[in-house]
Amino acid sequence: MSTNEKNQAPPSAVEVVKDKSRHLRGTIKQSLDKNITAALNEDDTHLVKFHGIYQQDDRDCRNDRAERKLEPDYSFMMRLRVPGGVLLARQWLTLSGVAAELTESHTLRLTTRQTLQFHGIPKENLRAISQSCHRALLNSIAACGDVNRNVMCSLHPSLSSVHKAAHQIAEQISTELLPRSRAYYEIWLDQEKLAGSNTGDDTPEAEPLYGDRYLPRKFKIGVAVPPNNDIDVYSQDIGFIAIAENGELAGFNIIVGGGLGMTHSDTRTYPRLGDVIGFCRPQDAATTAWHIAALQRDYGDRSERKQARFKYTVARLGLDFVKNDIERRLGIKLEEARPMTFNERGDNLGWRQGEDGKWHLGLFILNGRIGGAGAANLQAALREAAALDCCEFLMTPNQNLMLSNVDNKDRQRLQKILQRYDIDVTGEALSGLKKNAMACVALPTCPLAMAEAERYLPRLITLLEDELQNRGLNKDDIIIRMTGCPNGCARPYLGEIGLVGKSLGRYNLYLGASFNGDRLSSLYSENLNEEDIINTLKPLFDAYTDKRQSDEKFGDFLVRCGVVKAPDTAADFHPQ
Ligand code: SRM
Ligand code: SF4
Repeated sequence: MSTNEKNQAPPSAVEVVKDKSRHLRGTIKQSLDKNITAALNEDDTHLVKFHGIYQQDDRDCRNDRAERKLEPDYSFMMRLRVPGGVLLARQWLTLSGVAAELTESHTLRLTTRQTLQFHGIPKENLRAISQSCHRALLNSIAACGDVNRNVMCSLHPSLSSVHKAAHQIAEQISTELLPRSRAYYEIWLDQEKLAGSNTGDDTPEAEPLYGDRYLPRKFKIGVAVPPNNDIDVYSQDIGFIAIAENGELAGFNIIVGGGLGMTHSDTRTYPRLGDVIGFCRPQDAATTAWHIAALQRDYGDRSERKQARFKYTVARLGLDFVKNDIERRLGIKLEEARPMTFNERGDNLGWRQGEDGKWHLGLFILNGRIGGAGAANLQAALREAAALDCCEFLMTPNQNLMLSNVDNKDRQRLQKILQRYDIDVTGEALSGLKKNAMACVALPTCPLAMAEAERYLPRLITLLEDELQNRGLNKDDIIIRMTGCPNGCARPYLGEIGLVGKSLGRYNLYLGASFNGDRLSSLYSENLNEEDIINTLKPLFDAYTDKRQSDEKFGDFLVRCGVVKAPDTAADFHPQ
């Protein structure tokens, strides 16, 4: 089907909601004031996402409540926008206080895109939380919805001048691609309509990039600084890879069309790695991102949301068309991409010193969850650490945390606080598997979860650690990722071991991604329960122990030995 034919098909229901929303206002205010239900009007549930908010319900008690003829136990999740994941200590204190006092989960949840979420927010607390965040110079605008989401950037700004420059560009991209609608300020902060933002009638302000219907689908951008591909740059709709020359940022290789979500049994959906289309100078990066997003606005599929991600637009239009169209919009030719190499992907745990002599402490956070029954100590320790006001809090792309920019004189007192709460400050006791693990939220809050992830992966890891220990592999870095459904929120198809929920207690097993994130895994076996997973992996661990070449990574080994092949068509992700 041609581009134009696609756009002539009837728009999806969400397109209609966006179009008539007066730039994301809809009836959200009325929904918030409705006391007879804890939920929002149906159309508003789509619109609040653009404000960083999702309506959810507690799935653990959904059936029980239905039997008792009660409405689901609704609450809200709010995700902040924090480009590159950098928070000040006093912002951390605010967020920690918000989680404790205004949410029912009492937790903070670090995400796989370097920001954090509050779960379990009663409807009546949404405004108070937005206002607390606003006072701390934070907000949740465009953290979700069909717009550019939180821009990722390789940790961490103080490591080198190239990292610092890359972070500045990530922030610039984030700012320039923000929606211009004032809806957020009116609804959540009770601000008046600004003079000039509105003509006095109901005409909304201009949205130069997004127009009335915003993008066809969510849009994601990340900036990576080699040699660490911690942000999984090839999985982004647009990836920028920093190229350093003489210790300074010379520009970026540009990647387009990555994305990981798919649907079980729908072979028209598949994970895709982005393609390199050229190189741009630092001063052109934000404009380039803007024009690529505009291309997706103009050509993306607005009738079928499952085909609406930019990766499908790129696949449909072809790379030559996409590159030419970007150059036409930019009015310049992109330069040839520069050589570069990635050789690592994870987070550095323990203390590390930056170029400027400051210290940075990487802390392992189990699946990004801070607080609640499992991690109350951690929450208290981090609050005390933040009160010292001697570090920044950096959220990593792997759901961990780094306390950053610590002066030598403050190291000991910071460390003492953490140790008093039994927080591991070295990461040395962790197995290579646990250190490199990620799980998405899944049950009980995610409406799309088919199986557990965050609540189950720790148990599975413990069982697998026994197997690895027996084979002397306990310290080997092996990347394992689990999601409760095939949408890919913990980027499982880029795990050397990827487990993707099929139904309660059952997972599809994907194997063979590269350690540096430039090759996806393929489906190896489907519908496995816990015993099956362990029994399937055991012989592969045996073979790896016996036949690996020196320093060969698990995913590379499986592909070299033909256990799985590197995927090259959509069929490789689906059962045959
Ligand atoms: Fe995601 C939907 C959680 C990163 C692909 N994702 C969801 C929702 C909002 C469910 C929903 O639509 O109602 C989940 C909320 C669960 C909850 O209770 O909190 C959810 N996604 C997450 C987070 C919190 C997972 C985590 O454990 O950290 C991550 C938040 C990132 C952020 O801060 O913005 C998260 N999601 C990702 C990633 C990874 C990434 O971006 O690097 C992906 C794969 C990359 C990609 O986008 O291709 C991802 N999430 C999806 C998809 C599939 C989109 C698609 O292309 O089909 C959905 C479903 C959808 O959009 O319809 C989804
Ligand atoms: Fe929910 Fe699926 Fe994303 Fe996990 S991968 S958070 S189950 S949408």
